[in-house]
This record gives sequence, structure tokens and C-alpha cells, in this order.
Amino acid sequence: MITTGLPGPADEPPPVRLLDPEGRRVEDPRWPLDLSAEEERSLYRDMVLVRRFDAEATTLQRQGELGLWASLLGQEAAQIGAGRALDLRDFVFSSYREHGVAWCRGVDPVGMLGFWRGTAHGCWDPYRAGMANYQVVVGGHAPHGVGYAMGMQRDGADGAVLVCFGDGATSQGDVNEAFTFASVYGAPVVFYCQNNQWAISEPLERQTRVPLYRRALGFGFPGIRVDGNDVLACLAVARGALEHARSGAGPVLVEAVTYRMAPHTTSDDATRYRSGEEVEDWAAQDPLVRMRTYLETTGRADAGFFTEVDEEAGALAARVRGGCRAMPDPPATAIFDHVYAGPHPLLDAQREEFTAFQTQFEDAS
Ligand SMILES: Cc1ncc(C[n+]2csc(CCOP(=O)(O)OP(=O)(O)O)c2C)c(N)n1
Ligand SMILES: [Mg+2]
Repeated sequence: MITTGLPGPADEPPPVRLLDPEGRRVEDPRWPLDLSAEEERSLYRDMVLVRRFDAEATTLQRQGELGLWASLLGQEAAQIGAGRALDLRDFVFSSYREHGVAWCRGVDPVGMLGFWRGTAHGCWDPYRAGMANYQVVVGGHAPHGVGYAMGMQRDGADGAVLVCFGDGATSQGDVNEAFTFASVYGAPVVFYCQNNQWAISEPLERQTRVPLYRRALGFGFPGIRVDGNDVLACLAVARGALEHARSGAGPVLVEAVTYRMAPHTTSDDATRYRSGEEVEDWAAQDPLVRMRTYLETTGRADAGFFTEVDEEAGALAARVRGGCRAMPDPPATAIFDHVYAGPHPLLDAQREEFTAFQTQFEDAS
């Protein structure tokens, strides 16, 4: 028999972890992390606020205020850990679920909703945020990220690019092509895969026969697996990976092992393809509970802190709700704006035709 020579599942090293599921701090000499209690509290705060924002967005969709919403529920640690590892030199390319990363880049949550409400094609300024707008084409932004990183490399910039995608995206040609280009050009990229176990209704075992982080080795760069429900580990690993990329040492793949607690989007019914027991098992590893337990048991936060954060989350939800409802509808002709940077004769003709079409109805009324 011909074998792969890869370790079997039993010999697979555990993912990097700095907080165990019971909220106890564990050390990993490869990933030192020295944070003040204030910094640790602020990681928890961010996770609570993005969870609350996410819950509000789901409700707004149910009430007909948004066309669709892709929930980040369960992935707060993976997103806040990576988002907080970034600095102003870096640039992010993400899929449709990285509201938590966008939050860390200073994007206003009300603004994020423009895309999901259908009032904006692009809902934040990529250059101000250091983050491109949502990408819905699965994996489509991976080559964009590598191209951007190669540009940074040629400009002598000292930042790195973070490319976020899911487990399902690793089966896309775009992601594999991006891996090849990043590897052979030594591009400063961190590929950050949130393995949330599902690609809509397709489970992980339909994407890969090896742990996803091992894909990197075949392309010639390092791959690391981190506990994606441990915000401290995600921060430490993302920091280390970004430093590696910024230093000119080439790309890294980080696989953050987590779970999508909500359906794929508000259009999906996850009960049709996954068991309640599986969801319950992962609920027991809730990233917010883990961090809260750690802060409480070590005395790093008192009851007043948690009350304050909950109040802040309530105020954020109210602001998001009001801001979403007040978002003005664009005129129908706005569909023709911003297609190209400058005027285009074909588009101008289409706009004119459409305007004439609309005018007929005005006459009729
Ligand atoms: C190229 C392409 N194919 C298919 C789809 C439909 N689609 C949207 S999300 C998705 C699953 C992606 O799963 P994963 O990469 O694991 O990300 P997750 O949604 O779990 O965060 C699919 C197949 C798409 N948007 N783009
Ligand atoms: Mg997935």
C-alpha cells in the first residue's frame, strides 16, 4: 500500500490554545502573550459588542429591514483576535461574514448594513478602513489580496495583507492560485481561514482529507492551527503570522478552528442538515463565556465592568436599529453610478434609456 506519510488524526498536534475551554490561562512557549488586564477586558468588550450587533442585524432582517444577513455568531474570538492583531500598515480582504474584523478596523456597524439593506454597493471607504468591502464570491478576494500584497512588496511598504475566508473557500481555484502566487513571490500575506465546519450545508469532510492548515505545506509556506474560540490564542497567532509576513519571510496560513452557531445566512435552515447535539457541543465552547470566566476568576474584571459592557451593547443595538431604518433609499438610477471610475458611453446610454422608461410612469400618475 502506498501511504501519505502524514500523521494520523491521533498524532495530530493540538491547536494553539492560551485559554482552555474552562477559561483557565495556559502557556504556550511558542506563542507568548503578555497583555494588561485592560487589554484583556477590551477584547471581551469587542466580542460582546459585535455579538450584540450581529443579533440586532439578524432581527432587522427578520423584520424586513435587511435583505439578508450572514451571522458571525460563534466566530467572535476568531475575528476579534485577528482584527486586533492588525495595525495601520496592514490591509484586509474579507468575505461576507467578517463584521468583527471590520469592527476592529473602525468601520461603523450602521454603515456595514448598507450592503445588506441594498442601499449601497460598497458600504465603507476601503482606504480609510484599511479593508476592502465584503466579497460574496467565495474565495474571489484571495487573488486580490495577494496582488495587493505584491504591490506593497514592490512599493517597499512595511505592512501585510490579511485575507479572510472559510473552510469551503479552500476548495476554490482562486484560493489555491492565490496560495501559489503568494508562495513563489514571497508576498506578505496572512491567509486566515475560519474553519467553522460548514460551507452552507457541506461539512468539512467534503472539503478536505487533511487538516486545512496542512494545505500550506504543499505550497511551501507554514501553516498553523489555532483554537478559534480562544481570543487570546487567535490574537497571539495572528500577531505572529503578521510579523512573519511583514518581515519579508513570505505568507502564512492560519486555520482558526471554530463553529458557525447560526445558519449560513438568514436564508438558510441549518436544522435540515446538522444535528442539535453538534450545535450544543459547540455552544459549550462559547468564546465569550470562556473569556468572561477567565476575567472573573482571575479578578481581572468586576461585576461593574460586565454591567457596563452590557449597557454599551444595548446602546449600540439601539443606534444600529435607528441608523438602519433611517438609511435613505438611493434613486434607482444610482445603479449606474460608480460602475467605472469615469463616464462610459454605453452606460450613459443605458442610464438615459432607463430614465426615459421611469418618466413614463411619472406621466401616468
Ligand atoms: C464562487 C461561488 N460559489 C458559490 C457561492 C455560493 N456560496 C456562498 S457562501 C458558500 C459557502 C462558503 O463556505 P465557507 O467558505 O466555509 O464560508 P462560511 O460561509 O462558512 O463562512 C457558497 C457555496 C458563491 N457565493 N461563490
Ligand atoms: Mg465555513
